[in-house]
Amino acid sequence: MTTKESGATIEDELATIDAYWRAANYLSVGQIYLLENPLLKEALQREHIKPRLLGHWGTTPGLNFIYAHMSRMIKVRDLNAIYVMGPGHGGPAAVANAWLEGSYSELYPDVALNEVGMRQLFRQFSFPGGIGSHVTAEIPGSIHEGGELGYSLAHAYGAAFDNPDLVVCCVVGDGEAETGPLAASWHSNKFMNPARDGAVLPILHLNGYKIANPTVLARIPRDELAKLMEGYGHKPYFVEGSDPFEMHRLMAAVMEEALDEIARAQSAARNNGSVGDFKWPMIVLVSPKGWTGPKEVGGVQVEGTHRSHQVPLGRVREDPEQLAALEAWMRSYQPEELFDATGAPDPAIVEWSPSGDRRMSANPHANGGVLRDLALPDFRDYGVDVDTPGTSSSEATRALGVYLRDVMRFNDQYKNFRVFGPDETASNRLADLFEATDRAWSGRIEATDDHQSPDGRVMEVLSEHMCQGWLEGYLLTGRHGLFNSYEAFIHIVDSMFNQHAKWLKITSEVPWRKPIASLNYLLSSHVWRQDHNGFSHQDPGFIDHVVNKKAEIIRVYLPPDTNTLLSVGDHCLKSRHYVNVIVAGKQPSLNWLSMEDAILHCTRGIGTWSFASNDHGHDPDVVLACAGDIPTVETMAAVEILRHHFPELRVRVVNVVDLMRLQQDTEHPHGLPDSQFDALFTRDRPIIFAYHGYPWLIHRLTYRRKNHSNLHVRGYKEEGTVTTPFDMVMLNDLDRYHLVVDVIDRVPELGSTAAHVRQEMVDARLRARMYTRVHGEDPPDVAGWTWPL
Ligand SMILES: Cc1ncc(C[n+]2csc(CCOP(=O)(O)OP(=O)(O)O)c2C)c(N)n1
Ligand SMILES: [Mg+2]
Repeated sequence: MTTKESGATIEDELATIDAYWRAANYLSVGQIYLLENPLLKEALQREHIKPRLLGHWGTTPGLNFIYAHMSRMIKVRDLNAIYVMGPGHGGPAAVANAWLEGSYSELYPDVALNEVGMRQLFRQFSFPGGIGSHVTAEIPGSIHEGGELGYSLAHAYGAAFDNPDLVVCCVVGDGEAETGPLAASWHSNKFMNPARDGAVLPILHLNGYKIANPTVLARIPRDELAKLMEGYGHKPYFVEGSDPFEMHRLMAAVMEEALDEIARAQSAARNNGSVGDFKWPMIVLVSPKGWTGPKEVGGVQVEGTHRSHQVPLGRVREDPEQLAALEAWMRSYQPEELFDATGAPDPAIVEWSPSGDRRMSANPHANGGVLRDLALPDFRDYGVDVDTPGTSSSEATRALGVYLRDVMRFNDQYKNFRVFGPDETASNRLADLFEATDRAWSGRIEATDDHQSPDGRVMEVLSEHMCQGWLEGYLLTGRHGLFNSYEAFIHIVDSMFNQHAKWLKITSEVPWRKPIASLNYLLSSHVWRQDHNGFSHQDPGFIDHVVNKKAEIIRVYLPPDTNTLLSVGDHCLKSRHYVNVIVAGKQPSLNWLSMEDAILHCTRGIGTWSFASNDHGHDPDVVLACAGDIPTVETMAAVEILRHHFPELRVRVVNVVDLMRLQQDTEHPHGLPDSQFDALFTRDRPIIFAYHGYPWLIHRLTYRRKNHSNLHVRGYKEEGTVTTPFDMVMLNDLDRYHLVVDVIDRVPELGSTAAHVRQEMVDARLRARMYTRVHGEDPPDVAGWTWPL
């Protein structure tokens, strides 16, 4: 078999590929075990061994094997490639290859390409004060931590979208393949366009085992696995065996063929606009788990079983036999052939590997890509006129959709912006986007379809996991995007959000990691307006989940109307290295602020609404605070009632757009200093706070504020159903009448003088409920309420 471009045969290269692989394996084992004696210049002794043996060997030799073969292809074909390691617990592999390629030492000079550096490389691994045991963010070349399994393929595709020259080599663990996100992600190929996107080469690492179990895909017949992959639209190639040289030959041939096919399809698509009946190739690498490690330990088979998953020889310090076995294992790689006397990798290995930016550990795509700012239209042009607050209505997300349409248009030439969502872009009223682009779709298109095209830039698939994973991959490689979802179902990606937030935290602390565009969530179809769906679709708890993460990373916005949403949206699209959560309604809702006021309000993030307050020049008797579009309407309606019945009562209205303003400035970069918080909320007056989500979050954010004991929060109390919008707020005591009752009950000055009004409010609730039961809708004075003052 010949490498066409070079004329060299694989036979000429076999020795070097194998040397590279042995070197990577040696360095991986050294990381797991050794404190001293990195080159085994002397016989291995107990003192050379780490006291705690931590890490994962089982997946590592396979990861190294694939890395070596991908490197070969890069070198031969001058490919632009990155490597995604699904089984990210195989951290030793990522570190070993980055060190062999020299990029590790370039970034961490104390881990130099010599014996001292190798000693440090080994010591630091999974060691206090050192580096983690996974493919962490500190390792060059990685865009994927992989500690939590399931996201590799989605990340790989996200990286490949709009990166026509890029090849993403993606290793999928056969255990990882059992996860929901991964199982769905095979379908990503239906969203790839070979003309404008790069390529993903998935390699299913069928080493047969997980931690303690065989894997499902390893125990179904091979032909069934082949059919499964074919059913996913792939052309599978099997590379199976355990003899290293035989496997090198097989793998090299298959890699060449797979990459040939990809290249042919890409050039057909790019030159003739068609790829015919193209099936994206994928490789199934069937090799023993813990390949080249100890065959057995204490008479029990280890190589080729789940027992090799972590540390095959676990008692090396205690057991001289195991110590000898470790030494034999490490020497089996013949380190004296792989490293010179100074500890540097053999020049033949270095010469054979890719260099510069072509090294997968140094490819710029894996370090933030080339991040150019989005070209943004002036969001002020998309707003609504608001002459008098609270008298006209608009659909906030629809206005944002028009703005996003133009964001799409403005950046079309740069191909660096996509909108992601699980089939809800139109439902969330962002459909104006489709004037600028379609939904990405490379499958069959029928006449009844609506805006599907292989060139589309709206990514819709009914898997929030895939949306999230694609967007993460897209952002991590230097592009921009927005994820729109129903508020309740975004919880499906809670854990993926966690991992991304962790990644952002760590990378912000790694000096050489470049910032990336923020991950923007637009949560609409929210808890208060699930008119079609009811309880299953009502859950505002994602915010509670998000605020657990590092304050430096997370931002939460609750714009009360259209103009504030536009201002917040623009801000988020410009931001870097955050997770921004925006919650906004899609239903017609009252407009409160002119564009100018909206910008001021959003820039402050919190503020009094003077037009609704009557405490000017005085301390208020009560503060009515609100966060979220529906709570704002109910608060304002309550203010009207209060001012009508108690004209002497001094009411202050505070609206919160940026939720993190509520925290102290010591806790969150957006937090208000106590003095400012006290000035807004007073130190001693009752605060009735109408909040979009679960009320306890507001307590959690403000528990250390002076006036916390006077804070009474209304929000979602897990009472949901299919009912009218006003009945929904009544069910949760967030309605205007209840807010008035709350004020009466908590402002001592009102006392018994307010008894009549209090009863009126209780009756108004009952009347409103009865009206819904008779008419199936809200009373007109509620449904058609506007701000009258
Ligand atoms: C979502 C998730 N669930 C569970 C784990 C715990 N875990 C770590 S490794 C592993 C087995 C992985 O098996 P496989 O993907 O086959 O990897 P390999 O055999 O290459 O080590 C499991 C279950 C995890 N990391 N992530
Ligand atoms: Mg496995």
